[in-house]
This record gives sequence, C-alpha cells and structure tokens, in this order.
Amino acid sequence: MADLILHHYPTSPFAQKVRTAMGLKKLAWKSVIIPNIMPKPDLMPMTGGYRKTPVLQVGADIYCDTQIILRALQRLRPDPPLTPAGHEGVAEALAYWADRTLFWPAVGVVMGQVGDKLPESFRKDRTEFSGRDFDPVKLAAALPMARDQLYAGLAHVETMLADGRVFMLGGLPSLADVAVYNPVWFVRARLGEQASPLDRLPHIAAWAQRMAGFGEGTPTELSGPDALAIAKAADPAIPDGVDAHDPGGLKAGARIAVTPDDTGKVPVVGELVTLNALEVAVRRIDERAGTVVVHFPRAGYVLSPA
Ligand SMILES: N[C@@H](CCC(=O)N[C@@H](CS)C(=O)NCC(=O)O)C(=O)O
Repeated sequence: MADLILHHYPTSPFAQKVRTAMGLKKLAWKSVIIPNIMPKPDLMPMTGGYRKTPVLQVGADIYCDTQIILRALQRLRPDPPLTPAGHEGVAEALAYWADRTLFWPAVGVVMGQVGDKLPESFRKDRTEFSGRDFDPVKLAAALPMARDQLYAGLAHVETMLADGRVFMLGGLPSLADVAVYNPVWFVRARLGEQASPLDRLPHIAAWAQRMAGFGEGTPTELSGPDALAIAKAADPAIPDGVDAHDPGGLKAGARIAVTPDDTGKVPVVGELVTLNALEVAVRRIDERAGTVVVHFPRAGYVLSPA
C-alpha cells in the first residue's frame, strides 16, 4: 500500500482539516513541510503550478484541494468512514459550505488582530494570492464584519449541537466536523479558546475539545526531494476516465487548464484523464516528478482548453 504523503505546514487551517482526518482514522503518514509563501520549489514540479496548501501525494498521484484529498483518503483508507452511510451527501454539502463561507471570516478575525505582526514577505504573498490588499490597517477595520460573519455561520453549527449530539451529524464524526473544525481550530490556535465569537458558542467549545482529541495520526518526516523521487519511481494509478456525456463536452486526451476560481489562480495544464461530476484529473510530465496525474475537485475549479 503506497504511503500517504502530505505536503503542508503546521499553521495551515486547511492542512489541519486533513491532519484531523488522519487522526480520526488513526493513520500513519509522511509529512513534507513546505514553505507558507511562494516559492515552493519542490512542490511545483509535482502539481504543475497549484500552490495552495495542503497537497496529498500517493506515489505519482497528486491530490490538490482538501475536497479531493479527503475523498482520496476515504477511498484508500475507508475505516472509519468520513461520510457515514446514508449521510454522504449532507456531509459533503456541509463541508463545502464550511470551506466556502467560514474560512474567510475566520481569516478576517485572525488577521484583523495579528496582521500587523506578520512579515512583509507574507503580506506581499497573500496580496498576490488573494487579489486583495493584505493591509493590516484595513484588516483591523474589517474585523467587526469578519467576526459577525463567522458568528452567523457558526451559529448554525451551535444549533445542530444544542440537542446534545456528540458530532454534527449525530453520534459519529464526519467530514462535516473536520471541515468546520478548520476555521474553529485556526481562531483557537491563533487567538485562544475564548476569542470572540467562540466565547459565545459553548456547544462548539465542547465539540472542539472532542475534535482536538482525535489528534493527527502518526506523521513521519520526509524531505521534498525524497517525495519527488517517490513520484518519479511510481506509475500513476489507472484513472477513472472521462464521462463522454459531461455537459462541458470535453474529451479524454484534450489538453486543458484547471484553475481555482477563488485564490491562488495558477492554471495547471495537462492531458485530461478523468472527468465526472466530482473530479477532474490531468496527466502531465515533469523532469523532476516524472509522469504524474494531478487530481482536483470539480467544484470551485474552472476548466479551459490549453
Ligand atoms: N480550497 C482549498 C483551499 C486551500 C487554501 O486556501 N489553503 C491556504 C492555507 S490554509 C493556502 O493555500 N494559503 C497559501 C499558501 O499556503 O501558499 C482546499 O480545500 O484545500
């Protein structure tokens, strides 16, 4: 069974989403620490330009974005499930809602308070990454708005937990929990457990302790160059194939670009090998990584001919 190799850095909330899933599943995994700003010289040969954190590597298969990373984890290490039987759709939908609506307000809450303590190189990188000026003064001014948005979103989760259930969907933890834990963890880690608006969400506070209790599984360090050597020595898994009736009309083998629709909008170009409602994957060849297949979720990604 090929190793699970996570390319990440400790302070990344989206990486925490995956590390918590590793803990929930009690997995052993390899940890490659990447820089938190560009350049990322050992990651780019693998992804072909995708620069976000985290990335999961399994041999010569490279999974970009936590949506597809967690689906890959689920397929490769199914027990215990991240999407309990009968709750798959609701778990995925809640996770996507959390990724898209809770993360940025949480970033606003944190950066509105510590933005002025971060180095100029980080501020410059995040301005480029997000297309929005990372100006500590503007971030501090926007703090009340970010706090209110986070409070409004988390209030729904507080309501779910208020009936005494242990996790968001009932007695078992799911993808929905690890996704909501990402922004909650970020605020707790950077500002403390009592930071506003968490101080007004007691059910979430108790649930967050339970989530922290899963830990992060068992990571072992690996270097970036060693991870590249593993990719080069491996063959990608046989791809799922292209849905001939996909509404976009793209055909297997087409040369396409896959680009995130929100931040870090760097196109990844390759030959289309998988396309369905949930996934798009391209094959590409790199001098250092060899032949790799780079997988993305379909939601949140723009496909164009290249
Ligand atoms: N939709 C992506 C979002 C990932 C994301 O935005 N990650 C942040 C860190 S938490 C990032 O890439 N920041 C810039 C960087 O690490 O270079 C996912 O689910 O993985």
